[in-house]
Amino acid sequence: MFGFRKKSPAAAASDSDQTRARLDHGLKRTREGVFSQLRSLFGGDQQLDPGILDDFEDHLLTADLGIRVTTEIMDDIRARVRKKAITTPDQLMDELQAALIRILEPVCVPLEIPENSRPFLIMMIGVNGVGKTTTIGKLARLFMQQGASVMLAAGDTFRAAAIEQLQVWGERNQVPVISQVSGSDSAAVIYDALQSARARGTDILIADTAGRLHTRHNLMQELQKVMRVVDKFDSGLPRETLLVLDATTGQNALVQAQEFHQVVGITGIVLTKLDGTARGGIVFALARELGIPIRFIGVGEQLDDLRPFDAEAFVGALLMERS
Ligand SMILES: Nc1nc2c(ncn2[C@@H]2O[C@H](COP(=O)(O)OP(=O)(O)OP(=O)(O)O)[C@@H](O)[C@H]2O)c(=O)[nH]1
Ligand SMILES: [Mg+2]
Repeated sequence: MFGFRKKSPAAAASDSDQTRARLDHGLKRTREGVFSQLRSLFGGDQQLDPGILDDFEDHLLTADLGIRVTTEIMDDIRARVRKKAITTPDQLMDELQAALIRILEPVCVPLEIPENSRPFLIMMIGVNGVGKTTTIGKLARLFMQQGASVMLAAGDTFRAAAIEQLQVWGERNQVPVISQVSGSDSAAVIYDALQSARARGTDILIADTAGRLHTRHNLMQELQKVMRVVDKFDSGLPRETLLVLDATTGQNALVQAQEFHQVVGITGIVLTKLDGTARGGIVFALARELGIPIRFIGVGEQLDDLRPFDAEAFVGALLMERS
């Protein structure tokens, strides 16, 4: 595991307060979209009749939890209501909270970067505009705060602006960016960057790639080629293939993840734009359908708007009561 710089207990506590506040703020739309209406379904009524449970189920479905997750949660809740193990709305909400956390826990696996890997390669992949390049900037910041040295590879050679955009993130973080002219071979840029990172003893190399639709066969093949070239550099190279998904796309994120996973094998997911969507329930569908670790979530456009994924904090921010 990468060596973290130790923080004083006070600094660590204020960090976690800040994280909670940002998460609460970021998930505002998802919370207010559907989750906050769950409790109001009961009105002043304390009875959990079947009609109310049906409405409850409909709400979970509209939050993009998906059929499978919703059915699983509701089967369990209905059984408990029948057995009188749940008799009040408060107990129902507690049960929902526990069920949601249970779904996320298996995918709540932090990205651990082994020491002495030099470089550890992080490949950023995903469809156009999901937030790959922005997330690279945020990740570089996070790793540097933890005391790692970072280098970036401008593997999106498709358009000139992409290289410049990455260079800006490089300057902000004061980390080197390896690039070639626009239009060069993406695999060659990443190979070059790997050589350079190894020569300099850099801890982490983060490679950008061009956005590509999961339905475009030739572009997906290009990604396979990049992976082969990485293997050629060092087949045992420790690496993470991070798929970036835009939470605002709802259920389509699930399809993207399945396709990318089939073609290149993803090892982790970053879910971005959770601050701009009411469809954050997609996290649960992703967890259940794919079981791939969700490493980070993006809750804004700024450098520090990236958080390691934390199941309890996430569910807490979705269900917290608004005054
Ligand atoms: N609100 C919000 N916006 C985000 C987040 N992450 C990225 N964005 C915005 O999404 C837009 C696209 O981000 P990019 O990083 O350029 O996306 P990309 O995947 O690299 O795009 P291509 O290279 O064109 O495929 C930018 O306007 C970012 O500021 C996030 O967590 N929240
Ligand atoms: Mg980009």
